[in-house]
Amino acid sequence: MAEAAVKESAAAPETEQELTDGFNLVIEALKLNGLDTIYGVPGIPITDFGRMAQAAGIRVLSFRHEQNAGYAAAIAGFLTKKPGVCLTVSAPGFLNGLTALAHATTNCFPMILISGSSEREVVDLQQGDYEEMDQLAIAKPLCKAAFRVLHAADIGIGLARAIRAAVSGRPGGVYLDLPAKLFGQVMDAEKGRKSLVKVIDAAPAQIPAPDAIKRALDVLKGAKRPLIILGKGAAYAQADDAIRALVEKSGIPYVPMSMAKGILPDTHAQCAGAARSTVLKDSDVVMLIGARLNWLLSHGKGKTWGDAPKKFIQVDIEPKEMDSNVEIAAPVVGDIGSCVAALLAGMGEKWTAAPADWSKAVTAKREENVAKMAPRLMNNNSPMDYHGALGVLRTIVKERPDAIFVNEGANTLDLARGIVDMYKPRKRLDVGTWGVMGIGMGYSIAAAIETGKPVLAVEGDSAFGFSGMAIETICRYELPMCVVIFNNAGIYRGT
Ligand code: ADP
Ligand code: TZD
Ligand code: MG
Repeated sequence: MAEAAVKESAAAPETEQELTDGFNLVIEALKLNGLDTIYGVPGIPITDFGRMAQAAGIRVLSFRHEQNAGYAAAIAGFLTKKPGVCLTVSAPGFLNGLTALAHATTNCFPMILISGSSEREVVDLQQGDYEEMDQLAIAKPLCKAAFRVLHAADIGIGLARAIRAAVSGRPGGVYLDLPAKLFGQVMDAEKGRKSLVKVIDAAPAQIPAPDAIKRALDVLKGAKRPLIILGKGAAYAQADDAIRALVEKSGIPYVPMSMAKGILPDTHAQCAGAARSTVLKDSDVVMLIGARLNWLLSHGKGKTWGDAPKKFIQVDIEPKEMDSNVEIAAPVVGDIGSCVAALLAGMGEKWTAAPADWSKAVTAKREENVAKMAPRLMNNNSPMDYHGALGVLRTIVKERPDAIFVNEGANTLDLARGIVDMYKPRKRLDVGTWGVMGIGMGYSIAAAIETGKPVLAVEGDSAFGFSGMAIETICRYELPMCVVIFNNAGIYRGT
């Protein structure tokens, strides 16, 4: 009798002990940090994880191919400033997601690629597991940071590190490797809960130095023909009102890079998009805000920029970006919200607007170019040509400025970028820094999911072919989307 009682009391705490496991800890860690959407393709070893995440209230969107899920996650990061999450199986699924992870890193979008993987013991001895691959090693050079979690008790820290790496400083892609065995690992529930980390201030403000602000404003004051270039970093920063105030107070003409279109409406009196080649050539001081002097800006030199000496001011969160292509006379390192606010404050009450003759010359050039284009956009040619078709789409976008415009192709991309005006920030999503084909449907899905707004995707026929099967995913989730394909039976062809 006494013996039985002893046994019972010893057994009691064990049966009453509440347990948790890797599955639940990953789900709770995501939810705790507001990561409420997963884009992915299920399979071993993450099938149950997806199901359980869905049951726990996370939106899990299931695709036909990981690449599209990856692009969806990448653009979700751009749109929300939270890392977009892509979930894949091991080896082939992981590799299919990797292009998007590298793309996110190249474009400075925060994203986390979570892939299930085989057990370390088997991978490291190369014993031929199902979908065996040393994924962490392969991901590392292609993203901003890569982590693996081996113990359930480290899941909270692992996810916290992934989130911070993705969104702080220059945003980028992070790989998180979760071996199959981790999901089933069991631990005390209370200890598990305590091990989770709610990331506080994941992307801390980076305040520019007062000296840097003064130097930049001094360079700007000396300008006769100043120009502002807004890049997609400025769109990402979501400092729309401050950027508009800076542009308007300075009176300086600005050119938006393609995904920065709409931070101010393209119809703004200071928008020099339609006089791009003239202002790049003739300007004497150029202030870059969240735009790199990479190939998209001809590296800041050569014919595009003309012979006249030029001074560059660059506002960017990444100090190493400065002097990457040409000398930067006034580097302003910090987050765009803080930098633009500091520039505005430094300008004070009595800032003299940009020289009137320069502004007038830019406006005249812009109006000339717009007038030249207008009749082409109204043509009714048969077969339909780019200009006639884009003229129609341009009107549709004007009538529906809240809709998101996704764009890829070669001519379809270049012409739409110039012709279709955007009116609101972060409404134009396109091929980005690499000019990659295949973003179209993944971007569209995430845009609809993250914003709830309708999406218009304008696609070259070749571009559409890269992700066309994701149409099934779009229909399955009944997303508010319209795809227009410019079908000229190939790449860079005519009408
Ligand atoms: P685009 O292609 O539109 O010219 P890029 O992708 O070349 O734009 O440049 C974006 C830049 O914006 C990157 O150099 C990146 O470091 C910077 N950036 C991104 N987010 C921020 C931010 N919040 N504050 C400051 N700079 C940022
Ligand atoms: N593969 C990937 C992933 N990205 C690429 N950019 C290319 C290949 C090469 N490429 C371009 O740069 S544009 C393009 C390809 C294949 C397709 C252009 O044809 P399109 O558009 O039909 O989409 P247009 O209007 O006919 O030019
Ligand atoms: Mg084509």
